[in-house]
Amino acid sequence: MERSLVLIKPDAMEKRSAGAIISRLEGRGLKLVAIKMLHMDKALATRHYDIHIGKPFFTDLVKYITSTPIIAIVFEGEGAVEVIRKAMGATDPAKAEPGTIRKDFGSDIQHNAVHGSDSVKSAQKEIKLFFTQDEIF
Ligand code: IDP
Ligand code: MG
Repeated sequence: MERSLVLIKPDAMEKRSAGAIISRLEGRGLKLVAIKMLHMDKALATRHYDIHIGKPFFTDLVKYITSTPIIAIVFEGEGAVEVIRKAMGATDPAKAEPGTIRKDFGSDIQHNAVHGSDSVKSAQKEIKLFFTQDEIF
């Protein structure tokens, strides 16, 4: 069954939106198979966001994602990657469709509440960064 990585980002943690976001995703029929709270360090943030190294927003992105503890989750379900991307909405909450997580819980293009893997291949890479085999149920 397909799996994807979700991160509840610092802005959503600060706004006490974690539970509501997890609930939305469960409401799409996705099964929670791994979850942990952690404070990402610069090394993990750099590995997680390695495709963005060198972009103008990269330094700020690393500062932001390491600014507070976050929640990392593996969701499982048919087409999980796409289901989550659709539920999240566009990167910029201002451009996200009504009813999406980023529209309802995000603040701006950086502080956009949630991360979701963008492909099955990214999901496989990202899940390994956050979870060992025996932490996934
Ligand atoms: P995604 O999260 O929708 O996949 P990406 O383009 O992969 O979007 O960007 C990763 C994260 O980097 C975004 O979720 C957001 O937090 C941040 N980000 C992306 N583009 C910008 C930007 O133009 N300015 C500031 N932050 C950005
Ligand atoms: Mg992305």
